[in-house]
Amino acid sequence: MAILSIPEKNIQISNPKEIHNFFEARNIFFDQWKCDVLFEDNASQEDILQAYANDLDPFMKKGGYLTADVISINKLTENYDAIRAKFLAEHTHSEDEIRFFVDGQGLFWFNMENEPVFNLLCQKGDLISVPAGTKHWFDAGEENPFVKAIRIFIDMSGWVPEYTGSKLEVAFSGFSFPA
Ligand code: KMT
Ligand code: NI
Repeated sequence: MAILSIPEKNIQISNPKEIHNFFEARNIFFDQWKCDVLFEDNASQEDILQAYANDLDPFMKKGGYLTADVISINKLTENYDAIRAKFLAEHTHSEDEIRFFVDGQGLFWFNMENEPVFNLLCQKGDLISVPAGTKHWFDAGEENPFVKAIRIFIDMSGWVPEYTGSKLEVAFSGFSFPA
């Protein structure tokens, strides 16, 4: 279940409908899908994609998305620090960034520029679609990272991060995951 936080305003919202509306007003799509399949750390991409094909296929057709894969970060992940650093610096992409969390959790941070920075704790069942060009960063935490998320693309080349170099993420590095 997702939690929206606006640290500078001391606001936290966990009602899914309110979160949906907050994001909709900012052109970011947020939804929750039924998500009750459990996977081992070493589950294959195919198994995970197959388990959610009934939801994924119509979503992808409708949006014109052509490929999907799985990002899996857990205690078996080597080079986690390097992977973390790649997501942790504020960036944009030239296509939408769509993630469906099948397990684990992470914080998606957003910098919409004309308002305080906010973040969404994404967990099992949460789907987020961040429009191309939106300034954002992502953190699965410094220790014990655990993320299993389906990534949906038009073309994987559109996902390459373009870093803004703002270092804004540093200002929020002391934020702890909401419980
Ligand atoms: C990105 O580009 O910010 C990401 O892919 C975030 C990590 S996916 C859960
Ligand atoms: Ni990104």
